Amino acid sequence: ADLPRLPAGFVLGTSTASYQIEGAWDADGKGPSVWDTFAAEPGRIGDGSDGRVACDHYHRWTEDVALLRELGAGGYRFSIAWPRVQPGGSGPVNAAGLDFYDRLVDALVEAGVAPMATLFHWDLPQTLQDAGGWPSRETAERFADYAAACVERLGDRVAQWVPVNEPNVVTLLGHGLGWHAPGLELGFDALPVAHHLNLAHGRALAALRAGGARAVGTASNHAPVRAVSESEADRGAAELFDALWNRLFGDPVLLGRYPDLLADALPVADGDLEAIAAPLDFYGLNYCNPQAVAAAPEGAAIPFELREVTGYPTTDFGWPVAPDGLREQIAILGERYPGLPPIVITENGCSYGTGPDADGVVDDQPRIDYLDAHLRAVAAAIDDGADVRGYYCWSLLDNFEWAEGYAQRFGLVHVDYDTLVRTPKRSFRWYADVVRAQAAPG
Ligand code: GCO
Repeated sequence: ADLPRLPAGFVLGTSTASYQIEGAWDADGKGPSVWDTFAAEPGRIGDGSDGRVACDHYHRWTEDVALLRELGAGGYRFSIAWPRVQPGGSGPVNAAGLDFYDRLVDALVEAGVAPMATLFHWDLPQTLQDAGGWPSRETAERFADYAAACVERLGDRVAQWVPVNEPNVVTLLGHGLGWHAPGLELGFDALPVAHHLNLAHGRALAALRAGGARAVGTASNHAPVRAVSESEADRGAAELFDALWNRLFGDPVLLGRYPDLLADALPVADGDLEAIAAPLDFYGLNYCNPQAVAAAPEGAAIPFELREVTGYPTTDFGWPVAPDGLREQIAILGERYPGLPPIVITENGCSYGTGPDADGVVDDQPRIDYLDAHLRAVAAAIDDGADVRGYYCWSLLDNFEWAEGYAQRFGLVHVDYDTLVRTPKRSFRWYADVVRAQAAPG
C-alpha cells in the first residue's frame, strides 16, 4: 500500500497522560489532584464522568505495554502523576507511586519502546492548589524537587523528558476561562500563571540536567493564527491571540524574552528568563489545527473572538482536519526561532466515535486518513528543510478527554468503559504498517 514514509531514525510513537488513562485515583498512597477535585464538581464534565477509573491503566499497564510492542512503536510518551510521587506535592516521596513508573519504564525498555516521560500533564496535587497553585511562584520551586525525585529514580532509562505539557492550555483554559481544573476564571489576571509554568519548566530543566537526564524538551501546543480579514482590527486581534497562545510560551523558552504586548503583566524576577531559556535537546510540538481570530466588538472584556477556520472537514469533535497547518506551524517555529532545536511532534490526533461492529472490528478509516495526511505534512516539512525527529500519535487508547469526559475517542485502541476491554482499531494496524515501512530499507 502507499504509506507515508519518514526518514530513517525518525521515531513513530504514541502519547497518553496520567489522569486520562490511569484511574486508581486513590491507590497506594496517591493524593488527590486538582482534576479529581474539579471532575467531582457538578457540571464541570460534559458527561458527568471523572478519571477515577478511566482506562484502569494503573492495573492493566502490562496489557498496554504489550499493545505498544505489537504496534512496533519506537517511543511512548506518558506522564507521571505528581500526586502519586508526592501525595501532598512536597516532602518525602511515596515509594509505591514511583515504583509504578519504575516498572512501566522497565517494561517499555524491555519491549524496545523508548520512554518519554512528562512530569506535569495537569494533575497538580490538590494540596499545592490549596497553597496557591500556579498563581503562586512557590509552585515552580516545588516542581523542581519533584523533578529531581523522578530523574533520580528513572533517569538511567527514560530517553526523553518533558517538564510541562501545554502551559498555554493550563493558563487559558484552567485559570483564564475556567473550563479546565482548577476552574478559575481570572481572565487576563491569569497571566502570572504563564510565567510560573515557564519558570517551572526552567527549574525542572535544571533539576533534570543535574540528575543526569539524557534529553529534555517540551510539549508545547501551538496553532497558526489566521485573522478572519485583512482589517486592522482583525489583524490586531489575531496578533494579540498569537502572543497569548503561542509566543507567551515559545518566546521565553526559545528567545529568553516575553512578547512586548504582554511583558508588563508578567512577574519576572532576576534570572528567571535565563533559567527558562536554557538549551533544550528537542522542542516538542502538540498540534491540533489553525485558529481563526476576529476582533471583538468595541468595549468587550476580551478584545478578540475565536472563530473556526473554514474550508476543512471536521472530526467527530468538530475540530478542523488541517494537515497544511502542521506544515505551516513547523515553518513558523523555524522562522521565529533561530537556533530552534530539533522538533518532535509530541501530540497529534483526532476524535472519531467509531466502535466495534458485529464482528468486533473497529473500522475507523477517517482516523487513518487523518494520520496519513498529517504524517505526509511532517514529511513535507522535512523536505522543506525542517529538522523533525519524531511523531507521537495522540493517543494509544481512547481515554478521559478532560471537560468532554469519555465522549471523545482519540485512541488507536478502542476501550469499552464497562469491561475495560481493549480492541485495536484498524488505525492501529495501519500505524503498525507505517512503522514497519519506515523501518524497512529503501
Ligand atoms: C494535551 C491534550 C491531551 C488531549 C488531546 C486531545 O496535551 O492537550 O489536551 O491531553 O487529550 O490533545 O484534545
